[in-house]
Amino acid sequence: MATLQDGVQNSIHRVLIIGQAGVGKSSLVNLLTNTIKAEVSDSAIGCTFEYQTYKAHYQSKKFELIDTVGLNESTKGKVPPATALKKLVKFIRENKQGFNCILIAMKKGRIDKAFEDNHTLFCKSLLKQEIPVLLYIGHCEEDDPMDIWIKNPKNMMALSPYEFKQCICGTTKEGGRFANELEPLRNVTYNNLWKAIIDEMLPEPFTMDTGLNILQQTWNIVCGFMGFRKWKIVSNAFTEFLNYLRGIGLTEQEIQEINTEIH
Ligand SMILES: Nc1nc2c(ncn2[C@@H]2O[C@H](COP(=O)(O)OP(=O)(O)OP(=O)(O)O)[C@@H](O)[C@H]2O)c(=O)[nH]1
Ligand SMILES: [Mg+2]
Repeated sequence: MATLQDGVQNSIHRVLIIGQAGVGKSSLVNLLTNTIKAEVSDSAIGCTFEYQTYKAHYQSKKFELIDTVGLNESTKGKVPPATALKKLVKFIRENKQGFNCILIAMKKGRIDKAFEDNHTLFCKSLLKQEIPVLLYIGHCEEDDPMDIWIKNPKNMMALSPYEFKQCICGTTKEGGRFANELEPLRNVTYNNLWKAIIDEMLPEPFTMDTGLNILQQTWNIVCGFMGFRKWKIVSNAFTEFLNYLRGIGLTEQEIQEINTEIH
């Protein structure tokens, strides 16, 4: 288990938050930052790989929470391939400094294909399984105790291939008629999540490889998920890759943008 060591107390610890649309990622950011920084949405309008970075503090340590819009069923067919590719390149370039851990958010329920694809994309491909991954299972406010879902052997078995460092059931629900009942549950969720992050995160961020190989591998996963069949990258050579982009109709300006963003 990785622990924080002396000398890194002032560094910024980066937590990548991923998960499908509407599972409660932004609500989680608001809980962990004790504010209403992230916009909570009722509809899925995000574009794959968009992200927002929020600052947080816990036990005098500094954090950045990176709230993403991962692969979503709802954006299939709505995001043009060129836009998705550019966003992926931008995401890789702007997050070169890496991450200390990944927090996957999901709603209590079934593990589906999009969950699997997001895990493959971010944990296996971009971060090469070199980084601790935590699972947050939200919408558990009606379970008493809140961790009933994770203790169910069927769910435990479904999750076992992912090798999550910790699985935390909780809720971010607030206000309304049950505000008084919800507040202690939110506090438990807050404490359990921060404890898991502190206990499991790497002392230093794991930096992402920004080479063409990683882009190719990652992009091909996206193509599979989004159904961009003819956009799949088949070549390893960079000049061939650029020619290939021309071949499938990208403008010189778009290719130039991708070229400068990769390097
Ligand atoms: N009951 C319940 N509702 C929740 C919980 N967490 C979030 N919600 C609600 O679920 C909806 C979506 O929450 P968000 O935090 O915007 O989800 P998101 O994952 O950031 O969504 P996108 O940014 O669209 O991908 C909102 O209406 C939230 O109020 C929870 O633990 N319990
Ligand atoms: Mg959100």
